[in-house]
Amino acid sequence: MDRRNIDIDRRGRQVASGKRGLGSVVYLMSREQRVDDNWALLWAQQEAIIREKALLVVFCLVADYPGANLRHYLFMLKGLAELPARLAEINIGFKLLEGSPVDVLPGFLQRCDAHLLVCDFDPLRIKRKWQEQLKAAISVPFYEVDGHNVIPAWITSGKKEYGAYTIRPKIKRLVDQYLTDIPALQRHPVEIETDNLKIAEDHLAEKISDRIAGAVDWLQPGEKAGQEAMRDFVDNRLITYSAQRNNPCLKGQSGLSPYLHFGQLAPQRLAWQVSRSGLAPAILGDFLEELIVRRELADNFCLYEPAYDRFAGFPEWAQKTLQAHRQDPRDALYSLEQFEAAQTHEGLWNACQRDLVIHGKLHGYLRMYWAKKILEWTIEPEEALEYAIILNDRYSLDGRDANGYTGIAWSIGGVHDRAWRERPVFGKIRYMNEAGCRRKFDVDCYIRSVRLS
Ligand code: FAD
Ligand code: FO1
Repeated sequence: MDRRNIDIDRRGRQVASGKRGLGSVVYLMSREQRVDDNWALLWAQQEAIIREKALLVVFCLVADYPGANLRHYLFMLKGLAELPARLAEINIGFKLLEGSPVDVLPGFLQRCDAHLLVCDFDPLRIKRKWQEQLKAAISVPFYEVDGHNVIPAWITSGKKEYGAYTIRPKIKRLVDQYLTDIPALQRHPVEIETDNLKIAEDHLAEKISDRIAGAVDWLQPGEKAGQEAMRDFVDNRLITYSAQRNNPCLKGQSGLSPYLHFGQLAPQRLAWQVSRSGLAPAILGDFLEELIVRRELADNFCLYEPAYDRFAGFPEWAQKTLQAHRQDPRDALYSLEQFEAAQTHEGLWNACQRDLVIHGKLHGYLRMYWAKKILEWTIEPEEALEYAIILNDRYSLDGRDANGYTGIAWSIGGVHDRAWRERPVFGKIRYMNEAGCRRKFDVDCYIRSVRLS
């Protein structure tokens, strides 16, 4: 990498200027917790090679990350534990700091006289806030790189999109340029003086105070496991994706969202492998619509809608119709505790909730039904939104994610959807019920399968 690679360059942008120090280039890893196929790490390495600097990856462990509990930390820490040794093999340093980047990074950068700082792009509020506070607290040049979207979110669109129909043409225009293979990291040519300590995941996990949910046992965490799961899906199950993805009784979805959420698998690697699988365009199209269009639409929503997790973030027509139906009588009302304990009158809803609590992942089709029923059985839409977010973030391995906030806002608040026939409580928000699910798949078989697990 002796000259600039345009493909790497165009994934990043400068967020603050500053004075370059004499020490290493530092990459603050957060959303993209992997060595391979990581544009921010590639970007940092390119910069370090050009400036003849060492390269250091820093991860800040925040023990009280919003909505997260032991279930998520165990998955994340086991994935992170693979990184120090892998990075040491190619002469890249790794350091785990304990605390929020805002509290611990400025001093660290100063002590190592960092050359510059690179971080992952992330549209969520907490990350935008970290970035703003870091900008004010550090003196080195600061860059962000989008390793999550195939096309960097700010390039696809500079505004909040109305729906898939408005972002799809923008993505289509750019996707051939951006959906490329991803270069490999090089053995870093400048030596680094750190010893990439092993991550003591059990010891670190002891520091996590929210232990409401425990580890799941059906999914192996980490970059290696994520890549194996991707290969299994592309080689064996992609072919039946279109036909089976909406049936929760079959293993029709990829199951890859926990790896994508923690950045243990690169979305672009998955999209690239899928697009080169040789399968019929119609099959690829259905999967890539979800992986690229829907996922990047979710990042667009969270990036440009500051109220992405509040009633105020719903489109005007949806706020109006929900407002008009605020006083409608509800057939049933449940507290957060009753929802959490799966104590509603509907067997399918209770099975969904149990599935989520036990396995940490609910089928995509059922997530819509699950969230819409919370709207139907709470006193007001604000409460429904709050409960759905709390439960999704608490139990879903892939929760605390732009996809989750957007999926919930779609189900409860009509985001990216249109007005439907008006009915009580929902107003013009799209309705779903158990009878509709029964027309799509064998509901009793699903309920039985959850009971047996
Ligand atoms: P697959 O069908 O195999 O899709 C592959 C990938 O495409 C997914 O991993 C995901 O990255 C992307 N994708 C698929 N469907 C969507 C979608 N509708 N919107 C955006 N991206 C999509 N997704 C999360 O990642 N985290 C969440 O917390 C989350 N919460 C949701 C809550 C509700 C109420 C709803 C309606 C949807 C939610 N989704 C969430 C979106 C979607 O349901 C999941 O991404 C999907 O079910 C994950 O399973 P999979 O990887 O097997 O999906
Ligand atoms: N990111 C960090 O930089 N440090 C953490 O300690 C951390 C904990 C964490 C726990 C659960 C979870 O779902 C995400 C967590 N993240 C953490 C952030 C994560 O990597 C993602 O960037 C966002 O959640 C999705 O945008």
